[in-house]
Amino acid sequence: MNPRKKVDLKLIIVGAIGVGKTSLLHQYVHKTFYEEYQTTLGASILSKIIILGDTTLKLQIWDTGGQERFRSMVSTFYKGSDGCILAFDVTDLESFEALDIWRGDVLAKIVPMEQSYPMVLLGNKIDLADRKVPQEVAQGWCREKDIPYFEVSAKNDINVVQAFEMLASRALTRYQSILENHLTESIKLSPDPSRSRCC
Ligand SMILES: Nc1nc2c(ncn2[C@@H]2O[C@H](COP(=O)(O)OP(=O)(O)OP(=O)(O)O)[C@@H](O)[C@H]2O)c(=O)[nH]1
Ligand SMILES: [Mg+2]
Repeated sequence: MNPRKKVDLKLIIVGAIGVGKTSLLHQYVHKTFYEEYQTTLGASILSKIIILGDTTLKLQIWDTGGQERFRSMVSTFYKGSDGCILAFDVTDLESFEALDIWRGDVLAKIVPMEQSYPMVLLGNKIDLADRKVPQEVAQGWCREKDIPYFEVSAKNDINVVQAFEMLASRALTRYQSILENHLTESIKLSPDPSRSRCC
């Protein structure tokens, strides 16, 4: 039997205050939703184990608070992450307009900074009637940046699993390609054992 590979991935979820980051994460990990709003102070972590193909993935997902006063503090958690969920609220135009800043903050902390860093965008609260951000506008923003877009509802559990697992899958692909590059580099650097054999 082929034992499954095990990989740990660190994912982050960022976006403006109150867009539903914690709710999305709780829906994904615990299948629960709370109407009461409890702002996230700084950051908290939830874990989930999933199986993708022949790999068991342990996702460690960092939920960050969207309050301005935590901005610089939470940005220290972006380092070392394997992928990012950007979230906004489709009924809150400001939360959409702030996305460039959130994305820039994250990319600035990725070492090395790279365009292939996996991100997905989630437009949350599609169960509400007073939408302010048309789907095509959000899709256009994503198309420019080559980021997949999901319209979701943490409340009604719409598209939540699909969005998280799309990110997990992209993060795994990136992780594997980094690993392969490291292996290739170390093979190049290590001396050829057949040559070092003494005559
Ligand atoms: N109708 C509706 N309400 C939602 C949805 N997702 C979250 N909410 C509500 O929006 C409020 C804020 O949700 P949170 O998940 O705490 O938002 P957050 O982005 O984590 O907020 P901060 O931690 O302060 O940055 C709560 O009252 C949630 O119940 C959704 O899909 N639909
Ligand atoms: Mg929160």
